[in-house]
Amino acid sequence: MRLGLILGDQLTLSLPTLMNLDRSQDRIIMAEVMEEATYVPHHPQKIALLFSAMRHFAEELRDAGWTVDYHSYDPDSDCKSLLDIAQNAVKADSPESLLITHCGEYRLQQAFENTWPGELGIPVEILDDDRFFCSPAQFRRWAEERNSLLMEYFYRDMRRRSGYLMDGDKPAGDRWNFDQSNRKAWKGDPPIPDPPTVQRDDIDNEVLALVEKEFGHHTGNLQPFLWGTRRSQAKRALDFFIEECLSCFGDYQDAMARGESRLFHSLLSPYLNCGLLTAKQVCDAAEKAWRSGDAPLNAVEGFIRQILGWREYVRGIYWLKMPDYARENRLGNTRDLPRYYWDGKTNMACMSDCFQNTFDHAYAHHIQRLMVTGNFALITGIKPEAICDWYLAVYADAYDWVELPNTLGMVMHADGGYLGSKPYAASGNYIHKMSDYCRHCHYNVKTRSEHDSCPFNSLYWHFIHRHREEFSGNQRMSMIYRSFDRMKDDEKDRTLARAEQLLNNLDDL
Ligand code: FAD
Ligand code: DLZ
Ligand code: SF4
Repeated sequence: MRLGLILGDQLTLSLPTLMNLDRSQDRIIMAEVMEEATYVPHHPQKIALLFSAMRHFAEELRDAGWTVDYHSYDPDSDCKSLLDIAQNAVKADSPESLLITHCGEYRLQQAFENTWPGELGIPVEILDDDRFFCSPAQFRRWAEERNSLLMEYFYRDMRRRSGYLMDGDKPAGDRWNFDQSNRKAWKGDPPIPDPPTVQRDDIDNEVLALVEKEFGHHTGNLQPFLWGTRRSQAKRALDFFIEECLSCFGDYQDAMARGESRLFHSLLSPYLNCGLLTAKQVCDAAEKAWRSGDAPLNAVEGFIRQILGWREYVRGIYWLKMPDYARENRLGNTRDLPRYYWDGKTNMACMSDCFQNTFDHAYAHHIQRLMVTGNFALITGIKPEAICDWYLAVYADAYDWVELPNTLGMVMHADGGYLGSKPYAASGNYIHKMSDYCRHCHYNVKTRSEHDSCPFNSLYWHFIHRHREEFSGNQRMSMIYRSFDRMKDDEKDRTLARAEQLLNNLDDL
């Protein structure tokens, strides 16, 4: 008899662990444990989504004839970690070996490989996770063959390899990338479609009560809990996105609007990352919508690029660069995370709205994460580990393999620039162009050195000024340095003084 351990983000029926075991004699273990639920203070909705989806998955497996030993969360249990659970199972069942599909976190993967075989006294067999288009080994080979690891080149290779949006050996529409057409602001029209209501069942209700009691003190509101927790509900979310939102996805991909957290985004990342949907299933559905004339190419290309390109790319970077990657801090940042990242209370309207979405829904879309809360952390010089822990805690889709490269690499530029050849730093003008936030703000986006000037404006120039050594040799930054140098000396001084004053009182903005 063999044992299979299935983790909270491995809820896929074709998981290699299941494909390599025999349901007539082998056993599956799954567990909700304190160590995983508390290594950062996960948003209550993230824990509820995962625990309920795990319980539904265990039922699905039992219905399919598997024997599943499921350990529900119990704060008084002696089993605090996945290793405790596995040790108990080995004692009880004396299996020949333990099978696990390669996990999404360096910390756990190291433990499976190095600690567990000795602690358990049986072989631990690790299987490649075939739910991704590109394995870590394939990515390593791709990276070894070139000097520049630009995502765009990786993406083109993935298009060729997968055949998505290809006309023979050419990209559909004769272009690889339609980003130029994807930068519209949203002014209230077209209307944002209402998502389908999700029916709750006894499992959901039990988990929601448990999470309220045990994790209600973590930052984030448990209600309104709108996530699906069953495969059929995740599939319905996919169908809704393809039918109602995909056509507008490209045009408004970068837009932001006060009180509108989803716009035309898919909100599929939590399902993709825990295994209720597969990347192939989602890309197939998007391509089909284009081929049947139901969605335009700029939207479908933009969407598929996020999954086939960015999602696969960040995973490749993670496994290529860990463990040193997590300690990178090339800009030498030292500042703590300001208080409002945890309590949401700030006069900056853009930040306040992004925090509200995040706390209410365990979600914010990419531009809110990148250009508002991320941009602010970059230009104020927050310590990478502090901002990484925040992103890992507050989003329902957050797992180390995808959160870390996005935060440390794309947002904080702490890795020297794998994920962007120049930092995604911006003044308030960018936020003003892409949203209606500034119209409702205490601060004035049009000025930079007055007492009520938008903080992003002076902080942006302070960032540019203090990192001249790191960036002035970067071709893509030369225009910015020329603009800074053209600024009159007294305006420059006033702007930098305003930034200093803000940096000394960051918690008060
Ligand atoms: P859509 O806009 O509808 O995009 C479709 C899909 O593309 C997403 O579901 C996601 O699977 C994929 N995708 C898009 N952008 C990225 C990206 N940059 N990296 C990886 N996949 C991408 N995404 C996570 O899944 N987990 C995280 O922990 C996470 N942390 C992030 C932290 C920061 C600081 C930033 C800037 C981005 C982060 N992202 C993360 C990427 C991205 O913001 C989310 O994937 C996206 O907002 C999820 O919402 P959606 O499903 O509506 O995405
Ligand atoms: C994120 C998370 C949480 C909150 N809880 C559990 C859990 O109780 N049991 C489990 O198996 N996994 C959980 N996870 C996911 C893991 O912490 C981890 O991030 C992934 O399994 C890494 O691939
Ligand atoms: Fe944000 Fe500045 Fe606009 Fe206020 S004025 S919403 S702080 S960008």
